[in-house]
Amino acid sequence: MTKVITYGTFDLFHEGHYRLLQRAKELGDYLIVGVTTEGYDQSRGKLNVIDSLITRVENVRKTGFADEIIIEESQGQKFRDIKKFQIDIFTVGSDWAGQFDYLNDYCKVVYLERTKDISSTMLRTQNKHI
Ligand code: C2G
Repeated sequence: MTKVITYGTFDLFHEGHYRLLQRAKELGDYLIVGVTTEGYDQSRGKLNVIDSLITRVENVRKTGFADEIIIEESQGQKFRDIKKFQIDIFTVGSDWAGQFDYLNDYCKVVYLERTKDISSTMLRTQNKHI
């Protein structure tokens, strides 16, 4: 069984998030999705997240792509999760290309093409929530 993991904030859940999770699921048989805490997002400079953690988890759950949802609380957790859950593939959007290459020592790293013309930042700016 191929186990895949991905992470994100998933604020104001949109098509870009949906397509990322859909393709992540297609990479393997079992998908784990890590959803960030507000504290972790603040520590990495994401200060304007609108949806609560519970709402963001629920939106990921509703896609039906995640076999398991975990909470990401800190930098460094990815490495520990990959060992703990015996992950085969770590994946994330291409806006992060190159930044997680260090995880190649522990599993395969796949950057999926980011969906164009949609982002949480754009929706926050336009106040257009879907
Ligand atoms: N994404 C995408 N297309 C978009 C917007 C986002 O493919 N138009 C992808 C991102 O590349 C990421 C996932 O959707 O893989 C979640 O995006 P965010 O909620 O912005 O989360 P992010 O800050 O990228 O978290 O530990 C956190 C992760 O490293 C990434």
